[in-house]
Amino acid sequence: MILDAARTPPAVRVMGVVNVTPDSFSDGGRFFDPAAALAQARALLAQGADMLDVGGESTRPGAAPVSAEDEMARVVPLIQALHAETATPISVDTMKPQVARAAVAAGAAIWNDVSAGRHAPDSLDLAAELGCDLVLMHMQGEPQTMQAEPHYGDVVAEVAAFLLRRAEAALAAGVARERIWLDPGIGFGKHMIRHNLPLLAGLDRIVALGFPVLLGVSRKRFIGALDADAAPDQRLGGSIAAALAGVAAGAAAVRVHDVRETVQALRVWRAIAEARSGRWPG
Ligand code: PMM
Repeated sequence: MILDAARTPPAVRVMGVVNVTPDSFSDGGRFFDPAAALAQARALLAQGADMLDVGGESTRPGAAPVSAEDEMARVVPLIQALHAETATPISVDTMKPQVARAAVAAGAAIWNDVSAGRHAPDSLDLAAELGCDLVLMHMQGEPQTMQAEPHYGDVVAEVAAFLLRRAEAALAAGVARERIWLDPGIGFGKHMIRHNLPLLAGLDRIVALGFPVLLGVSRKRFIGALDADAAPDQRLGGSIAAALAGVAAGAAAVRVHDVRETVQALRVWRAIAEARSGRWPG
């Protein structure tokens, strides 16, 4: 329950998004220029990001596919530059094993794979070989067509079962248990209201699988759907509300564009929880 912070929630990590793409739905094109991307990454670090997620391919429905070479040219120099100046863990948002390999060689510590290791047959073996953290995200269908006609019986049960299967496959491939994160994939092959909201409401059932959960709700379309089609940069209030709901359900990390505001919201949330348990102020 959102405001039932009866015990102090564990510290939640904030992952700042750096999309080096011309066409991401939330910030498409703003940080496509390498210098702009580096400046944005530095700004998110200064705002308190605990991790940075660097992506070179938009997963927006209808987005143009990108070759592995182009994707590497977008993300690898940025990861190298960031790795040279910060100890903050860097994640690479890619489905392609070649890109993940090059990103980890450049200093990335996390492979954020929205295909949950299904895009290529050797993905999970590679994740085991690289020894990096691995985010396994749920998606129904493929990015190009996933929003055409998403269908579920019980969306929470189906997403949880999928994530458990993928975690088991990753373990069987040799990925260490403590390296695995799960992500329900809000907006990925889900009806804006009929699927995303029950999934957020039932997130505790995914947390109960026993792996840390990463949640990406920032600026997503379901927020606009609840607010007169508000544009992506007008969805901050809803992004924070949904992130806090996820944290209340036990999410370990949130993937966000607005780092400063999210860090502030989490700090206030935590301070209230500590005050309730008698530990703060004083
Ligand atoms: N959402 C987007 C891209 N990558 N990765 C994970 N693990 N979880 C998400 O929810 C997620 C993601 C799409 O959002 P963007 O275009 O703002 O990056």
